[in-house]
Amino acid sequence: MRTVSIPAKPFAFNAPLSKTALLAIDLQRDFLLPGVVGDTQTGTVLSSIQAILPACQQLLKLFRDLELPVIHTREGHRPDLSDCPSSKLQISAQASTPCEAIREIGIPGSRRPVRGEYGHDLHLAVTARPRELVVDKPGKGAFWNTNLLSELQALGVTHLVVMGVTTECSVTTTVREANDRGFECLVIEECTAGYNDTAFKAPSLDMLHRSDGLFGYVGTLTPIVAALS
Ligand code: TIU
Repeated sequence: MRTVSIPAKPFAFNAPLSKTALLAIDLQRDFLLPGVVGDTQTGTVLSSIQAILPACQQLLKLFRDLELPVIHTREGHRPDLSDCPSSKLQISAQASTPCEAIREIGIPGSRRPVRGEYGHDLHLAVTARPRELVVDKPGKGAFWNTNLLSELQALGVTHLVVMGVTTECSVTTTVREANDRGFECLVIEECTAGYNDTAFKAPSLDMLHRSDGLFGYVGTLTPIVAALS
């Protein structure tokens, strides 16, 4: 299979297609819809999150048409929070309002993503197809306490095109984790968003590609569509 050269920052992303996968981060109802987890966070602007869905669908179609691996992640916890990272539990102990505390400790009916609940599942517009891998992750990064690394190694994947939410949290954490494990990552700008894009999106993405691609590459949709069509 061919290698494609996709214009990006800071340099072209040269992806050997036989070793390239699409990683879709946490495109769950809990982070996309009004009234669920993300919507309760201070300063949340959901419109920019929801606006990425058509671009994400376009990227999914490109990978599916080429029969390249598509891997989805979902953030969430067991209802008893036994898989919750201690950092999240500590935040809960320090929460300034009961609402924050409830959200963080994940009690029934709370607003933390809990596996098996409606909000935990992927948004229907970008849901997984049969045979596509869905990785459940308890942390922000998709490699911590998951089987993602072994799954990627088994597939022979070395290059990841990354999309999803939120830019400032799980997307960039995952790219940094991936970079330390030897993966080359390209984040597509139109396919990622966060809860305060005015403040966080550009700095978050700029940090990834600064210093000659310290953590990875950042590109836009048109060049990858051109390269993969
Ligand atoms: N998926 C993801 O980013 N999880 C979060 O908790 N994001 C926040 O922005 N808090």
